[in-house]
Amino acid sequence: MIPVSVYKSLGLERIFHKVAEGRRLDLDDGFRLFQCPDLVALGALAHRVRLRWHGRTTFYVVNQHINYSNICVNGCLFCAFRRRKGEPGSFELSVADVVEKVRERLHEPITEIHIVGGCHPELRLETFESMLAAIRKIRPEVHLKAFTAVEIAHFARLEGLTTRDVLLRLQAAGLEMLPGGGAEVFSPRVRRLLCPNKLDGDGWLRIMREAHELGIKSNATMLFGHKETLEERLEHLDALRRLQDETGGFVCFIPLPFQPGNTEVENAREPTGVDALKTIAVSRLMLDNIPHIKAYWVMLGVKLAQVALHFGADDLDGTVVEEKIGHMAGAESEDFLSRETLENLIREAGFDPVERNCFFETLPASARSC
Ligand code: V47
Repeated sequence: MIPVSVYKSLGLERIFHKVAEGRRLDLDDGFRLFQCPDLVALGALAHRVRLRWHGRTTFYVVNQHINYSNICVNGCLFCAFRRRKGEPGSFELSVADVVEKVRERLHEPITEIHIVGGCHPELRLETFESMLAAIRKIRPEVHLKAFTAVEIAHFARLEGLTTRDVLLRLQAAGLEMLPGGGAEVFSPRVRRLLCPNKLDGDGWLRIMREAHELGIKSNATMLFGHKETLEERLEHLDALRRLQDETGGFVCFIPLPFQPGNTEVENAREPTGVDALKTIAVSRLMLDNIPHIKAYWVMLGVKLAQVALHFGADDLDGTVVEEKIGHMAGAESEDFLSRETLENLIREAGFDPVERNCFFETLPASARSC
């Protein structure tokens, strides 16, 4: 453990004591942590909190990603996945195609199916209800985590329904959880620059509140390393923390390092390893009420994700297999990781691998051997 004298020499003694006593950090504390020149000292503080929450357990999930379409009306500049309808590279899966993707992997012990797409101009809510119900029928034991808050708002607009009614209908069809995407950074300034047509931050938070009130848990993300300031990152974290105080519905926070390839963000560069590790550590320290921090290996790269387990992260996400959003933006990570690889990465980093489902419920070893 790094002695308090080190934090004293860094001007972080007060923050050190707050963390040791489990007291909430304010935005100024967060800023000072970001400015800390001693990466290892910052990581050790976050690691202390991570050990308090989870000990040496590090989670992973055996999951399947399905993107039903990349056709999107929003045109976000940071997104290399999106296409206009009819544009080369655009795709749209039917319900039967999605079911086929699920069927192809029925022999694998998948516990979570993660389904997202663009904001498609025509696909109706009925299609998504049929999609969930059809998957439920052939894979009743699997948990369905689908549709970002941005997609929920889009479905509501197309149908002339409230977002609450959309959530209720999807929940009745089998939706159990919302993924954390679409949050980007809530700053209106950044959203005007990068995604002016997308649901705004308040809308994203409102839909998450509604979901949580209906018993639908969710994750939350932050896309970082593009045009946002450190203050804007911290305000994003604070907004999530305040909503979590109200609802308790966020299960996991996922800091997503921006992948600049094939995007339209000017002068874009991928955040450095130091920035990514600092962001993960500060997230762990600021989000004192969200239990899990994910080191998403797809965007971080497997090597940095492994190191991130010492900087506050307690989850590596999962096997994934068919990821498009990060890889179309130049992510150089593998297409998929086997359970064995995930477990070895976790063990090598000095932690105990534990398989979870999307709610972070631990799976008994017997369920893991199939
Ligand atoms: O919302 C888009 C981001 C998100 C880029 O909930 C980009 O368990 C980096 O939310 N560089 C989708 N990121 C991914 C996502 C996610 C992934 C894994 C697990 C979970 C979960 C959620 O990807 C989007 C957007 O913020 N994104 N473009 C890019 N160029």
